Amino acid sequence: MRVFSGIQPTGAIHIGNYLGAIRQWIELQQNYECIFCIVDLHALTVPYDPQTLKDLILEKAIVYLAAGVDPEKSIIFIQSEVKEHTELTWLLNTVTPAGDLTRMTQYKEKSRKFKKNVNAGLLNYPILMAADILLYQTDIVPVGEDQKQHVELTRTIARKFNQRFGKTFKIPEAKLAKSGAKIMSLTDPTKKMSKTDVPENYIGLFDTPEQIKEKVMKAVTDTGKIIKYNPQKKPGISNLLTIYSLFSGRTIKELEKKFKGKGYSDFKK
Ligand code: AQP
Repeated sequence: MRVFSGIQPTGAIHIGNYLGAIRQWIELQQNYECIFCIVDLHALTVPYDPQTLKDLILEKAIVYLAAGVDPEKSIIFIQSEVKEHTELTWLLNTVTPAGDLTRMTQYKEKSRKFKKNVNAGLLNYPILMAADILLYQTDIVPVGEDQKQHVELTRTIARKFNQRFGKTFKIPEAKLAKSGAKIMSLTDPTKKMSKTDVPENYIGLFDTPEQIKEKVMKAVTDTGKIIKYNPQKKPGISNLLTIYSLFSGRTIKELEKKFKGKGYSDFKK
């Protein structure tokens, strides 16, 4: 079975990327043939500086290695260095219904966020992602929840192509982490943690311990003061509980018990 996944070299990589995607990669590489890409062409769909982008690509490679992606077991590469990604994108463009693209949540959110740069690349982003995945006859795509919709579209595109031209592509499946598939923003826990947002919203993998402490202490919490996991009613503390649980290896139930009778500030400390 083959695994394919990637990360865009936009902005600073954060614990959402780590918990939602990279942590799964490290496990999967033990038993599967894994291909991990730095998807630099995807990063061109939002405003960027060409020189800084080069550094950010290198930084992502450092993260892959530091987090435990083993180059003896897994393939690591830069998307733009394999021209077939863009070639296949064009072919897949011709079988993708345009209406499906405008329905994508990421397209809607990013076009709201970058009003002055609503480019066609932002709309066609999922087709490039479909090409990335289908090119390698991928079985499994470990991603965070925000990318699930794009993997669903990849499946639709592959089926359409296969129906029209005969069985060509494998139909891949998204794999989401049981916990941590959607780490929320520290400043607005109703939105996902995001690289292209203000630094206060995320914990970067390159943040210093002091910066992390400051961000956690300032993280938005909810009304009331009980440490209880309830993402609908208490999204702020639930997000912090998820993060703490995943990094400490303790269950949320254990943490709730530990902080019974204590307030948010004790918990954050
Ligand atoms: N908040 C998150 N929680 C869990 N997983 C997440 N991922 C992203 N954010 C979270 C997953 O990380 C992988 C790489 O993401 P990407 O580079 O494709 O970028 P993205 O999905 O658009 O999200 P980012 O990193 O926060 O960037 P922007 O600012 O562009 O939204 C993916 O598997 C993703 O699901």
